[in-house]
Amino acid sequence: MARVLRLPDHGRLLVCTDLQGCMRDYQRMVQIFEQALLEHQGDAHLLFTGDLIHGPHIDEEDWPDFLGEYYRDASGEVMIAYAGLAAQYPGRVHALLGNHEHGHIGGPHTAKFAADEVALLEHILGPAATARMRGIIHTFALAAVSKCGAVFTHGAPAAQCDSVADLEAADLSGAQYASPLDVLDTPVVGKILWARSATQREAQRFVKAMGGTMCIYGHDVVPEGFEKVGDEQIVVSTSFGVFDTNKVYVSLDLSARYKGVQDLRIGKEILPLYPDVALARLGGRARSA
Ligand SMILES: [Mn+2]
Repeated sequence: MARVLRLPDHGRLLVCTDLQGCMRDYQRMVQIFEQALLEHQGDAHLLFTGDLIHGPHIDEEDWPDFLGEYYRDASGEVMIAYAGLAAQYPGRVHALLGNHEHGHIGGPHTAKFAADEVALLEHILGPAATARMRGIIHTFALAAVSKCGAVFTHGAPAAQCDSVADLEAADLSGAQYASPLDVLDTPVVGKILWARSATQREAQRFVKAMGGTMCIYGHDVVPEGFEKVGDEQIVVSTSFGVFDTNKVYVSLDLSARYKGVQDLRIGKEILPLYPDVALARLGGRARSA
């Protein structure tokens, strides 16, 4: 797989963060993408920024309020649906590796909703479907870059690299480590997949190295839907851990040039996943890095 996905300099790009096995939100995003294809003469792209898998296996009566609307994990189905969509629209449907996917191809195993979510999902799927899922995950990139200034990663842009080549050279196999947990401490892969925040200095260095002006990522949950951090960072929550009223996705014009996250406007580039129930005044947060 190519470690860095290079997006074209034309067309519409829709960005969806952490689904964590939520089929309903996946299907809604596909609906938005297919509408964009119609509105832009077929020139639209859909990017998932990782963690498509590993949702809760919790009965409705035990569901905690802070997780948003109830859903049941459908990780296997989401991955198969993603692969089908990517085959249906060649070169237009993309995904980045998240820390949850990485566990299936050599990374440390996550333990958010089970002691070992990698083992649990592979047990549910069985050997054949597990092999297929791993094949799909191997097509995921570590970051995406664009001429419009936006850089995309799963986690915060804290990775210590000075060029796209540093990312291209990253080893995801975990083979050279004594324990997969050692991946967490690596300056590139560990940060891209696991960092929840980046200082302004780190973010500036990273986006410059990637030839961009700002980084768009998920990994962390922002209950308000999104959070701008300084001029270079925006954390977006499209699905997991957020109520339908606050879920947002990002829509970009790939032929534009965005100077920073201040150019991302509510109602233009930052859009509600479910406009019918979205809060009249979409909140969002801002903090300095
Ligand atoms: Mn994550």
